[in-house]
Amino acid sequence: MNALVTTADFLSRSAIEVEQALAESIPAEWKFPSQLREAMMYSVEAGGKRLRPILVLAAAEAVKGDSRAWHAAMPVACAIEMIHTYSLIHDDLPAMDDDDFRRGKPTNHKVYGEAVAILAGDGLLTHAFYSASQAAQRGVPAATVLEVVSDLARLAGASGMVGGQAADILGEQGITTLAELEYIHSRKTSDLIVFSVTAGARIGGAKAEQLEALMEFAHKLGLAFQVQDDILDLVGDEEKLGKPTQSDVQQQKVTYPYLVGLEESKALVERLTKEAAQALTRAELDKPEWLFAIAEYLMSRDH
Ligand code: GRG
Repeated sequence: MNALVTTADFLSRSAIEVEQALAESIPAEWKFPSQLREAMMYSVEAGGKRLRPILVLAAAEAVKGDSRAWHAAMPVACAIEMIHTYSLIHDDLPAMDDDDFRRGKPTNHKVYGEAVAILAGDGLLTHAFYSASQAAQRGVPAATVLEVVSDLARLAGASGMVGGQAADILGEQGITTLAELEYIHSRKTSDLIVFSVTAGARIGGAKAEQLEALMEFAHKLGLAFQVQDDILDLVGDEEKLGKPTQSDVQQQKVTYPYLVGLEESKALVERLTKEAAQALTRAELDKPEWLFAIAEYLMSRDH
């Protein structure tokens, strides 16, 4: 992609490429119940920003200095979107958030029932590892694929996203400090973003110091993304800031704006994005422009 393309164009074109690859990611000849396939694809094809897969692709290009890195990175880009989608399907279930709509459409369990929705999530979670392994068919060295797959298990699993979700649910109304909230956000949101950036970077051939700087970039970007998400959730509801309603307390919605107020949350998004950009500069990548642009774009997004 060339530098004259705007960030919004870059993101929407990249999302289309990811969606094409996702549509082909489960081999048509694999035999399993058609309703399960339909339920899996229903949520995968329901839209969304495709932020995590785009970060995999942009990080691979940034490190390699060549957009041909996209081809090699695409199976891993699809894998992280499958993990993200499964987490949303399970998060929407009655036992968790009990949501009726996601990405503007009825949630998976509303369409297919709870049992199939659970299995659709399980199917996507498992298939993600198959998809990641397919990077080996595209010239990614087996040792790199192994590192990517073990990062995926760690950062999406009990010591990553699943652990963050568990801490959130088990903490219930007991979450009162910024440190507790930061732990939950780091695991629930940042860890998949850290995976996306480092997986792309590994595929692009990053050196150890570059990986370290990119991990910091991704962690801060993930936190900024989550705080911005919390801010967007509150827009139009200003009287609630800093003063939780009874319903907030019952729903255990403890967020940054809830704990520190809107203005401080906005300042935090700005500070985290600035620090993320400093870490990205430290990585001394060949072609970091899209990673800088994505960070800037996320800070100012309104949806
Ligand atoms: C059920 C194992 C399990 C985990 C659930 C993802 C998650 C953890 C919960 C969803 C609720 C939430 C607020 C998560 C934080 C991460 C986040 C902001 C998700 C939404 O990501 P976007 O904005 O969604 O990238 P789209 O729809 O654009 O893909």
